[in-house]
Amino acid sequence: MSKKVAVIMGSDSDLETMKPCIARLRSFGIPTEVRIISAHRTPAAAEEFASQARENGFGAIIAAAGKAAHLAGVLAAYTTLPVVGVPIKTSMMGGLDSLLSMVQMPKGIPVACVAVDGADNAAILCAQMLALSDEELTHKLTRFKADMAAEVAAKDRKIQEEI
Ligand code: RP5
Repeated sequence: MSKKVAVIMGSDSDLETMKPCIARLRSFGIPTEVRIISAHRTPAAAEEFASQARENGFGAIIAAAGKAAHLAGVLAAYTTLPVVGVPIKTSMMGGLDSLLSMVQMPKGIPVACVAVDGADNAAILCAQMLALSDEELTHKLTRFKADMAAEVAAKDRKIQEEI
């Protein structure tokens, strides 16, 4: 059985963006727990979750947040598990605020940060991390990449016929 991945969101307003992440993790058969925990509104819960995550069977944490997006960094402060941040697009600055808040971590507390709204990639990156010690998951990822390549090749053939 693969280790679990936690998908933590700063707010329920992040859920729509994060649905592809949750779906992708589950498509790989990775047990996924979804929580709303805010670095600013429920900091004690963030500490509690992150500090117990490893003993609770998690192998990686995905943290999605927008604006002053400190969630991934705060979780990373309390765990030695890898933390992958998803900066959420915002109305004021298009997510650049979230991206910089998340990616500019001080030395010693790294956060792996995907693109603004890069929910799917966060799931794939965590799957790749878990696959380091999970052969079955490695096969699923190999098949996933092959399927993706086949899709692009099919699009290439189609465009040759059309243009
Ligand atoms: C962040 O502030 C959340 O992650 C969300 O992206 C943003 C807005 O939150 P709400 O005001 O919609 O709860 O903490």
